[in-house]
Order: sequence, then C-alpha cells, then structure tokens
Amino acid sequence: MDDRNGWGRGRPVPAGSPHSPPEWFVEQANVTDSEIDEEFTENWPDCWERAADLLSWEEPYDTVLDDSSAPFYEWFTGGELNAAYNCLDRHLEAGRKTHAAIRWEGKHGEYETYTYRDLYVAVNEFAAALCDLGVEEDDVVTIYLPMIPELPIAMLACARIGAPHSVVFAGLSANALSTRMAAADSEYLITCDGYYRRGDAFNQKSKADNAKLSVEADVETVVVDRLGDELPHVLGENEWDYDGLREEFAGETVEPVSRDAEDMLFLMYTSGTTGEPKGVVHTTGGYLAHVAWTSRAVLDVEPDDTYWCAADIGWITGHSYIVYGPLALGTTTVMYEGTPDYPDRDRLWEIVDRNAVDVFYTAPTAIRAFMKWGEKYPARHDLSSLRLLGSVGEPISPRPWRWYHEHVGGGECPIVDTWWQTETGAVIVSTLPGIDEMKPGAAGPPLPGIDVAIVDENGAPVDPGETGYLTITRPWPGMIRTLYDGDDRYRSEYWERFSDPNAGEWRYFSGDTAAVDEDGYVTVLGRVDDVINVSGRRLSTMEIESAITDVDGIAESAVVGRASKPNGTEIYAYVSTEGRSNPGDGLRRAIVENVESAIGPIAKPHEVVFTPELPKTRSGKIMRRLLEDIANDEAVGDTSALRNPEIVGEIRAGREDDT
Ligand code: 6R9
Repeated sequence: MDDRNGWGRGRPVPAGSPHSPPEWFVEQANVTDSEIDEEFTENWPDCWERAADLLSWEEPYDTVLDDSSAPFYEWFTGGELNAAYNCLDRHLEAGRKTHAAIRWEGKHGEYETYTYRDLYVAVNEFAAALCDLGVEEDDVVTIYLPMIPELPIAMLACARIGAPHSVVFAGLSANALSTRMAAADSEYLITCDGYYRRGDAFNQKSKADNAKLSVEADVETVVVDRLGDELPHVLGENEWDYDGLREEFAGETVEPVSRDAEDMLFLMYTSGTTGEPKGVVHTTGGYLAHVAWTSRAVLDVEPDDTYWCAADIGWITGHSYIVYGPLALGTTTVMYEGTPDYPDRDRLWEIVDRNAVDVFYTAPTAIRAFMKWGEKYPARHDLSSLRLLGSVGEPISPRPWRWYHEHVGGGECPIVDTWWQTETGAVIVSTLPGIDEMKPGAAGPPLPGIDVAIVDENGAPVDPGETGYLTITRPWPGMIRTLYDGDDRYRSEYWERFSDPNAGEWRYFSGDTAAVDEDGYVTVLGRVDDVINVSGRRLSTMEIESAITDVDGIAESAVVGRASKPNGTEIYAYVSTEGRSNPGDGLRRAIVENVESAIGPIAKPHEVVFTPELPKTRSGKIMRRLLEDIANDEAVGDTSALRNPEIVGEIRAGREDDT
C-alpha cells in the first residue's frame, strides 16, 4: 500500500518464533497431511463435500455450490436435512444414548449432565410445546436466555420444527431485545425469570416485559424458572411456564422437519459497535457442514472428548462451537453459567480438572485476565487432560500466547488462533493443529478450501509484511447468505467495496485489516476503524497495543487518538498491569521505549494512563470509542453496551488526578 492513503507504515508486530506441533499430537490428530493433500486443495468447491459428509442428509444434494446469482451463493442445493436430527437422533441411533451431550456447570458450583438421550427428550417435549403455542415452520423465535441448559434445548427445539431462532445475548438491554424482535417480526419469545451474575440475582423477566411493550405483535412468551423463590414472578397473558409445558408434553416426540439445505437455521444480530444491528442469516446445510468440519479439523474434537468452549451461546462463537459443531460430532460439550473469577479465580481450572477437559477454547480477553491474575491459579490444578487450546475474538499478541501455551497448556498443547466472524459462521483462518507450524501472534493460513487476500485500496494484493484489507475471494459453506433487513444492505456492507461484478469477480470484505507473511500466515490487526492518523500516518491500534502488552508486567492495553492543536493527533495509551497497584514511571518508560523500538518514534504514546480494567462490551471487545471520548475530554456516549460501565468514571477520575 502506498503512502497516499496513509497506510505506508503499516507493519504487523513480528510473530514470535514458530512452534511445530508436537509428535504425540500429530499422531492422534483428526486431520493430518494425508487428508489435506493436493487433490483436496485443487478440487474446489468439491473439497467441501468432505464437510457435508460429516452430516446425515435426508435427501442428498445435487450441486455443491450454485454461484449463478453471486453474491447470493447457495451450497449443497437440492439437499435436505434437519440440524436437530444431526445433533441428536443420529447419535441415539448409533447407540450413544448414554453418552454425555452437555455437562452444565452452574454459577454456584452445582452441575448437571445431559446425556444425548436426556437432551433428545427435552428437545422433543419442548418442540411439541412450541408447535402447540402456534409456532410454524419459518417463524422466527427469539431466545433471551443466559447460559442454562434450556438455551441449547430451545435452539434445537426450534431447529427440529424448522423455526429459525434469533438468540439475543441475555446481558443486552430491553431496548436491544425489542429492536431485534421487531426487526425480525418475531412473535415468540423464550426467556427466564432471572439469573445469577457474580453473586446476585438479576431480573431478566422485567427486561423482557419492558421490551414487549414496544413490540407491536402479541408475543407468546415462555418463561424458564431459574431462580425459584429467590425472585418470584407472575405470569401474565400469553405467558407460559417452561416446566409446566414440559410436563404437559412429557414423553411426546416431534418428527424433525426436513429442511432445504438453504433454509434459514438461525438469525444472529451482530453486536454492531456502530449503526443499526445487522441480522445475519445462516442456513442449514452449509453452516452445519462448516461448523462440524472445523470442529473436527481445527479444534480436533473427537466424539469421546470433553470439549469446552468458554464463550456465551448468545454470540456466534457459542452457536457454532458450544452447540452445533460439537453436538453434530456427538461429543461432550461443557457449558458454564458463570464468570471466570466467581467465586474465585480458580473456577475455570477446577472445571477443566473435574471434567477432564480435552480441548479448551477461549478469548484473548480472558487469557490476558488469567495472565494478570498470575500463574498460581492454573498451577494448582491438574490440567494434564488438555490436548489442544484455542483462541478467538481478537488478535492474541505473542506474550499472552506464550503465557497460555506455558501455564495452561503445560508447554505441550498446540494452540489454534482462529480468525472468523458472525458473518463467516465458522473458522476461516487458522492453523490445522496436526499439520501446521504455529507462529505466536499470527492466526495462520486460510483453511484448505478457503481463499483470503490481503489487498490495498484498489483490491491489489499487498506485499508480505504490508498492511491491507482482509478479503475472502471465494465463497465458503458457512457464509452469511444475506441480511435479514435486506439484500441491498448485504451487498453494500460486504461486497461492494472490493468486487468487480462486471468481470464476475466477487470479494467479501471483512472490515478487518491484516498482513500476510512470506509463508502465507495472516496476522489480523483489527477493524478498519481501529486506526489512528498521526501526522498523515495511519497507525493500527492493535499494532501499538501489541507492542505495549509485550512489556513484562502489562496485561492489557488500548490506545486512542487525542486531537491536539499544535501537534495534530497524539496517542493515549490505557494500560492495565498484572496486579501491581502502583506501576510507576519505570513501567511507563518501558512501554514508551518498546513502542518506539517495535514501530518507531511516531507511534510513541504521548500519555500512558494506568487503569485496573479497560471498558469492554459484553462480548469482551474493548470499547475504544469511550476511551477516545475521555482522552478528548468529551462527554462519554452511551455506556449501556458495557460489561463494566463503572470503570469509565474511574478512568476519568484517574486521568484528572494525573493532570
Ligand atoms: C468469532 C467472532 C468478529 C471480529 C473480527 C475480528 C475479531 C475474531 C479473531 C479476531 C484477530 C482472531 N476477531 N477472531 N481478530 N484474531 N483470531 O469473534 O465473531 O463477534 O462477529 O467478531 O472479531 O476483528 O472481524 P464476531
């Protein structure tokens, strides 16, 4: 990229030294070189049949990919299947009734196991109840539940009867719920009385009630009783008790509805830090094939594994890798209701230990928190059952990568750093753990069968090491099919910028910036809007942050620009340390020096502000916009999307003390 558009300096932080997958891992890996041979990579799109082969089809498909109306692609057309059948019935038929499907870990240390048979019964009874409430094929059912077993039960019950679900993260507001229900014309809601957050009971039903006030339709509502006497609730008109319904339909079964491969499986609104939320449409065949294949190939999940993706099902990661991927493979998936530090910081490692978890998948934001709390917590638990670790959601810089590798993985377990999005449905860029070398800080090459190009403003591939835009140049099975709010928005959000329809060239734009190295490994730098323009140079916030977190003792950082009259834009760095309460000037100096040596003097932070925590969205993404407001002494905008709104006041007060 040239200097004209300000990208000239763009340069990823060099990845750490490579690690080869250990031999013991390769020997047992699901996917090795012999499966991903030349024939596989050259044989596109038919190579994706291997993913479709992991599923049970009621009617075989006749075409792998129909690209005749690009960018509205269709996969496995003519095929028919049911997602709930694939996640349940076929495992029962294969004699795995008593195999654990879900191990649920409650907030207060209580736990429950659902065998495949238990889950099958629950899903069938609830599906019968939904039919009785009037839910028909293609009706959108909104689910507003926390991490309790009724959440996957409700999703699979919807899938069984061909009603697309739209799960709204339980921590979102009444307003967010009503906007999403209205946008999806959804007349059915499944929610609960409340749930526990940290130690406290939290009223969910009152939020749902408020949301319904602004939805025009009469909403049929099912309420799960999670809190019992702790938070008594009253059922109003058109409201039904979940347990009551299960009792009424006890023992009933519902035939899984045969769905077209291209019929909608679910709708997922993206958190959208800017603008109206986007309703991403995922369909049945391609999505399920892609999540099943990546669960097997990337996360190395085997049917007899206990696998734990410590995300929330309210986001895409939980849909794909807590529910659909692992259950399609018939494995045991762990589901945790609480937070990593309640009642104490040992909680996650206790769960790994008790369940002998084989594969653990979490986000860099959590890994940085573990690093900040210190190695003593994982060290005092038996984590030897772990075979593979995964990371998703944000770039993971080399230092937290190494910490995760050493203190959680015992220096032994490979790590997969998986880049993907709500829109991609499943993993797009990652190493295959039984084949590829890992480079800490770089996610890896695009998966076999996937093509990614890092391009400049004009769509031309950039040289290795240069920063560009992350685009996907061929369609893939798990891809978004359209936006529920309209085909035009779908086309303009994702395809317009880098496609040349006249030449028949379609390129998906992810909205991320990235760089690729000589070996084709992609390092994701961040969203396009995460750039600071200093003296005409556009600097990636991720790049600077990575240089900061590389300093010993730093847990996490976020940098933003401050407009300053004589100097143009100055860089402000917000930094949290690994537990030191008074970090002092030595650390400040070390940060500035490291940024200078990693990127150059132009990227040196003008000010370093220490803070106990950074403001984060509910899905764990840092809200730079708020920090920017604080740095610029502006009124802080809406904080309702924050998980920790109280931190905003603390940071502001801290900054005032400093100046
Ligand atoms: C799965 C998920 C998508 C955005 C994406 C990118 C960031 C996700 C990443 C990563 C670097 C990784 N992202 N995985 N960045 N390395 N391994 O998180 O979906 O919530 O839609 O977010 O998250 O910026 O564009 P979603």
